[in-house]
Amino acid sequence: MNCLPDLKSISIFMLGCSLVALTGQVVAKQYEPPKLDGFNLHAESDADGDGDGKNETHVKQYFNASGDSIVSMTTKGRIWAWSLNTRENDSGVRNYVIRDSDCDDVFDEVYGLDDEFHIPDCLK
Ligand SMILES: [Ca+2]
Ligand SMILES: [Ca+2]
Repeated sequence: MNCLPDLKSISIFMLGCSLVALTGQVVAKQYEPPKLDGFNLHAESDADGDGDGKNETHVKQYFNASGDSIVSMTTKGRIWAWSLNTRENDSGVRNYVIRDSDCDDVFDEVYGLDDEFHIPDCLK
């Protein structure tokens, strides 16, 4: 089992995050949705993505044979977030949430799996 993180990937990932933090501006970014190759739909549910008590977000969870999971979040027919949770791996590049903050189909924000994130304003 490989427990060492991929240092090259991490440094690129961290650089992207620190750029946003340093400039305080929204730097045009694009994150690719995780690939569903080898994943199967496991469960579907509706969730409250903005804390108003109404479950407006359709959540689909996929698993692969290794136990890795991918989750998509859809509202009004538009996927606004993906998450990837890679089993037994703490690397930020393999465990993340990406969000399309402005409904242009470009996933422009990235979060950690434990970070708080909400449905974008454009889908409220
Ligand atoms: Ca809601
Ligand atoms: Ca976007």
